Amino acid sequence: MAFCRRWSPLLKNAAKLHIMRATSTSANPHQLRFVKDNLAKFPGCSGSFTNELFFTDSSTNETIPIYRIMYNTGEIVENVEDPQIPKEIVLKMYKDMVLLNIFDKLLYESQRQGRISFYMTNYGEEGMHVGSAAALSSDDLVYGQYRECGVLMWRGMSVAQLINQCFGNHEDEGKGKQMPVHYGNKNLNIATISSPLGTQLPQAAGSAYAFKMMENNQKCVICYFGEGAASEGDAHAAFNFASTLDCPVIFFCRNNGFAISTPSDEQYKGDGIAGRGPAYGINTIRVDGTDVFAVYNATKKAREFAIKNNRPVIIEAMSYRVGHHSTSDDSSAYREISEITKWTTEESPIQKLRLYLEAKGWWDQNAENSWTSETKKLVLDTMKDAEKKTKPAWKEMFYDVYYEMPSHIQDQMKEMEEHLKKYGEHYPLSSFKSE
Ligand SMILES: Cc1ncc(C[n+]2csc(CCOP(=O)(O)OP(=O)(O)O)c2C)c(N)n1
Repeated sequence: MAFCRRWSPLLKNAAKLHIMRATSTSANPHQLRFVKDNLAKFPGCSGSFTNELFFTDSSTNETIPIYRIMYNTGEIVENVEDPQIPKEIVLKMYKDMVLLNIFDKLLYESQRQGRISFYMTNYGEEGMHVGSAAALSSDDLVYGQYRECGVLMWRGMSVAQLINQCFGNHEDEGKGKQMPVHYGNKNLNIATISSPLGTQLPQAAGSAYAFKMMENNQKCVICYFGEGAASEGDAHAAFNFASTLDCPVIFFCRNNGFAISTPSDEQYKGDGIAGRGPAYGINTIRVDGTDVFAVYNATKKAREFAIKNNRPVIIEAMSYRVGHHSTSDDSSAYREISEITKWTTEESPIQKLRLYLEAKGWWDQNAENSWTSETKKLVLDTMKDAEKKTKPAWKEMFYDVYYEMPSHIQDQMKEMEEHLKKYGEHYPLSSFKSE
């Protein structure tokens, strides 16, 4: 009834309008209301009408092309300008990619030796980490999934900080609360990695929304995720939030072909992750993730666009997951090991950049030898130091979970304290930092 009371004057006016129009033309009273217009103006869609009955065929649409500017010979594609990135930056790109590769080998082995509990390698994805990170500003906020160690290295996380996290010693920023490779660094604007897939995507949209609300905002958010994580509902919600709420965020999909043992063709249909962008009203590019310069150019443009227009962008970077999913996986159970060779030789992002550098006369075998032995030594020495360091004080496990410790956690901490007073001799307390 309330509805009727509130709306009845409007309805009366609408009726009046109808009568006015209907009486204003003598030839055809409906002429003004019925126009042979081909343009639809529904609130939910303003397209054109058709009288052909057909379903849009998902398989005949053209796929979004893959942007690249470098051949696997290290040469820049004809008629494309050399990226003109200063020598010291390109050298840092290459050195970080090699460092990441060596870091992965040694950390992976350390898990096999029982020195750390878990590890995930980044083989084959070095180009997209370094290419994208180099195109950002250090103020931009990074949300990662877990396989983006090269981004953190570029940002300035030291080998010691990364290794202390993997060893969970008292110098780990997270105080041993997380599994290895769940890095985070507040000072470097890197949100801590969390294991449940996809959670970082809506969080990134939210952070970008907060940036947009800041006066004269000059920063954006970048959110990395795998094509497998893009199957989570969170990814779809994040794309829609970011698009409808105009958030300056770069959604960077690392499409390495696998979600553990599920190949990408079992993970989605249609034109991959990039194909979803236009459907959400998001500007999108697909890029060759093994071409560090293509990734750099795409991310740089995406950043400028996102900040200038307060809009999201999707980058789908194509690559191949060369390593096993993690130390808990054996990928020979679900793929031919022979298919990997191509990605470690002619399609290796490191190899391509090395060829580019050598052609410029900026790198040679001597430089390669000294950089690889220097980094090997750094990683091995740092691991030795890290395992000598005590674990965090046991009380740390109760802190920093909630901003203020709730009473039930306080009770648990007290209980633990009393328990250790009685039975402490049965625990290896000396390997934990004293309070
Ligand atoms: C919500 C959730 N479901 C499942 C898992 C188990 N899981 C961890 S990694 C992973 C595969 C993710 O693949 P992708 O996003 O493509 O990233 P990639 O590992 O290939 O880099 C799965 C299924 C999880 N961590 N969280």
